[in-house]
Amino acid sequence: VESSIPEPQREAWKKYSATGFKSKDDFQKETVRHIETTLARSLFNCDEKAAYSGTALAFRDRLIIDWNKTQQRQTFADQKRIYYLSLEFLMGRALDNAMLNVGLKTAAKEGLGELGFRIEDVIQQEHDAALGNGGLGRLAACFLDSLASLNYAAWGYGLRYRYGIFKQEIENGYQVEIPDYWLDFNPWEFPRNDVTIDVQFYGWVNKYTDDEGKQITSWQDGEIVTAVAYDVPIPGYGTATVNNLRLWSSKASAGEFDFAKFNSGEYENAVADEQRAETISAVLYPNDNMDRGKELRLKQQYFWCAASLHDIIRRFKKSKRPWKDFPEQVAIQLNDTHPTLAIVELQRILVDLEGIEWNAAWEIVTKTFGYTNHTVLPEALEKWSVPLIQHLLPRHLQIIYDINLYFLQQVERRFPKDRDMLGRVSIIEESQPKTVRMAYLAIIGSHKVNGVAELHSDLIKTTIFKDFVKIYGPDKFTNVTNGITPRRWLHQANPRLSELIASKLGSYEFLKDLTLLNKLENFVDDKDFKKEWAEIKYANKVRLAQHILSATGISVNPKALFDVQVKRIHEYKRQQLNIFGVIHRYLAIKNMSAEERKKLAPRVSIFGGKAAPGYWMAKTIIHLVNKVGDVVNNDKDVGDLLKVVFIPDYNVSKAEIIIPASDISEHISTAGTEASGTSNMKFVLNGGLVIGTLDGANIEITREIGEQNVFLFGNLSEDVEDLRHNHFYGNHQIDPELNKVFDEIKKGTFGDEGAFSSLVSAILDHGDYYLVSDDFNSYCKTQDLIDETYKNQDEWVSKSITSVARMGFFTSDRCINEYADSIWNIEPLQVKEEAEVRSRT
Ligand code: CBF
Repeated sequence: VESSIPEPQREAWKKYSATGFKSKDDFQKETVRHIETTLARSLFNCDEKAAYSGTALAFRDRLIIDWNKTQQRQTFADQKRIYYLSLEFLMGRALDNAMLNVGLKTAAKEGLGELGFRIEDVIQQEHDAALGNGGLGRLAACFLDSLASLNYAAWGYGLRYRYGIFKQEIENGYQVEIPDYWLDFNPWEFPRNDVTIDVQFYGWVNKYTDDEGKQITSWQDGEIVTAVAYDVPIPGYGTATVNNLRLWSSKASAGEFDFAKFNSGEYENAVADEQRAETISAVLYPNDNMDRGKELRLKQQYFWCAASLHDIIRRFKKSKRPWKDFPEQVAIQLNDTHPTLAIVELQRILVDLEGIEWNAAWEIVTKTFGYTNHTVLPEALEKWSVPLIQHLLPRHLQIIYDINLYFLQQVERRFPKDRDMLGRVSIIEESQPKTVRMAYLAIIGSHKVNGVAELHSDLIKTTIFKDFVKIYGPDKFTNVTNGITPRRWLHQANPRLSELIASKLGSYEFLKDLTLLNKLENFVDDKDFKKEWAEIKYANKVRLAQHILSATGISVNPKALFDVQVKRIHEYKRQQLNIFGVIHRYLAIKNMSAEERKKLAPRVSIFGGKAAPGYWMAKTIIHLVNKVGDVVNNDKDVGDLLKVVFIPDYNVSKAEIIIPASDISEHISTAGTEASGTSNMKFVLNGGLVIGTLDGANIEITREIGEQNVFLFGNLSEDVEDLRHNHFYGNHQIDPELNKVFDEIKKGTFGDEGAFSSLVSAILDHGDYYLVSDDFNSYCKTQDLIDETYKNQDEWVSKSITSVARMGFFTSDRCINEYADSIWNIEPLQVKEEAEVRSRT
């Protein structure tokens, strides 16, 4: 690797090279310096926001020194890198994570204290980086943490949205969406104005033979938009590795600004193109598990894929290796089908620009990509209209047709008798208009396809992709069960629990090897330990109760059982089942004698989550939860026995408060619909028990922690099809208790019954697709069992400890190692500084 500084001058350079603080004093010095110089504040006008900014800048400097070294080390090592392409990275806050990962939180806490600030208040000043919708985006963030912590040479590539997921407010019980402009002050990104890539759209394809008789295909004219790189350092835990997340921002290309118009006074028109270009990276589409074929979204996808690929190739070319080595140097993982155009773009670059023969190029492509499927829901499987692609990316459409042609020829040769097979597996769906099935393109263009939990990986093989299993054989399809990073979801979110665990296990090593938690089982009968365990849960509940009071004005009793369902609002996740259960409980309490009431454990039912702005049913569920809360919370006859709370604007930093405070959390999707779920893992790791269906990762959690520690209910995924069929063609029986709930809604107990009629009639009149009526009875009975079990606190705490002890499997570190072994074929790059850094943590 060449240096831009000549040898004789390097000594001076080395002498003054930045080192980064390692002590409290140095941290204070750096923070005050930033407050006084970068921010132009002083001790007379330094508020908490300025203290946050100064602290963040000090830590940013600290990270970037290691970032530089990491990038140099990885370049020198010249080994394979993994590139994780994701349209979503739901990072949350960065400061606390940075402090913990570099092992300097204690120094920062003391240092800030001496400067007159509480670290908790400072941390809270940070705006969440909310560049994601839900599980998929948060998984990407956990993966980045693990990749860095395990010392893999890895880059994330995404879009730098100016507006992340909207902020949710609740007005009169309805969700209201407020734009989330989060970039007013973001110390965690480095604009790289020198790293730009021009991305082409529209235009036409010119095929001709050049003077030397060579066939040339050239994509011409159209519009150019420039991608500008913004780099976000990703620190690993207890290691000097700091990886890179590169986010692209769109801006008009240098040639786009129309000076002629500007000079002639047409200011508005002159800037119109500029604004159009900037729109591409302006906003995150707020749909989770829902495909909404909008042109701008397709533009986003291509813009980001093209910029990322050209960047990757530029890096590869520096190694001066031949193209056939590309898959040995580069592994690209597609987080869902959103980046599938990268497959087509690489083939285009290799064939059209590099002049490589089609088959040789295709071999390079398929060896490079891996595709992760995250859903079997039909409404979430991406399809793009052929005319739209034709218009926006004319050359890519031709390549897609060619990929399809060669693929179908191969299929025809292998299955000459199965004529229908061709139509079933064709990338092009013969609909009106024709569409491109992105999942099929992703499978055909990748060497491995994985699901995200065992059941889900089996389901994709037996349902939506079953023909492809016949074509490619089962080995192309694999499972990598999701995981979560214990650094954020235990150590950061629940520091007291982490400390207690460390005191028993003798160190924080479990944060790097989560299977070490199993030693906690030795303490399951230790009275003092159990007492402390319960006290920590209680303290976390007090903290959540304070948040609920300030966010909603509702006062809840921390001694009550906290029952939590926080996740995106979706019919398949069945928040409607939960709220119908709450109404059922309310009616039951109203009918109870004083004696019976005394025996009942008071409960707080806590909901949170955003509905996609255009998803009417989901918004109706939010409305019903709030209206039920209004009635129940003000019913003096019920008092503390039941409270219903909707926490507005659920996001990563709220999850960090909510999850450690739960007694029971709900993961109650219709069996076979939730690919994995990851919050189920977070709740259990924080000592909460779960009520759940046999769906997604719930199944593996149950296997690991034991059936006696999980409250399971409901129908199995293999029964779903028959039940649905029966709703239409058989006798659809509605549970009498559920009918009572509907009667109460219809009576207007919770306000205008018309407002909720769509929810009720989805079950009574439209086939109850999500099987709420089928599972209602077992759901309510299981809730009764929870009440009973909760009464015996000693047993409850034992279950909680045992469950945490058995959660080792669900770390995202395990997950990343599995991807590295079975899909990417890469090894970590060991770091010398690691031992030194670790000793400070
Ligand atoms: O795999 C991560 C998560 O992805 C989703 O959120 C998604 O957007 N498809 C799934 O719904 C989750 O089950 C899954 O855990």
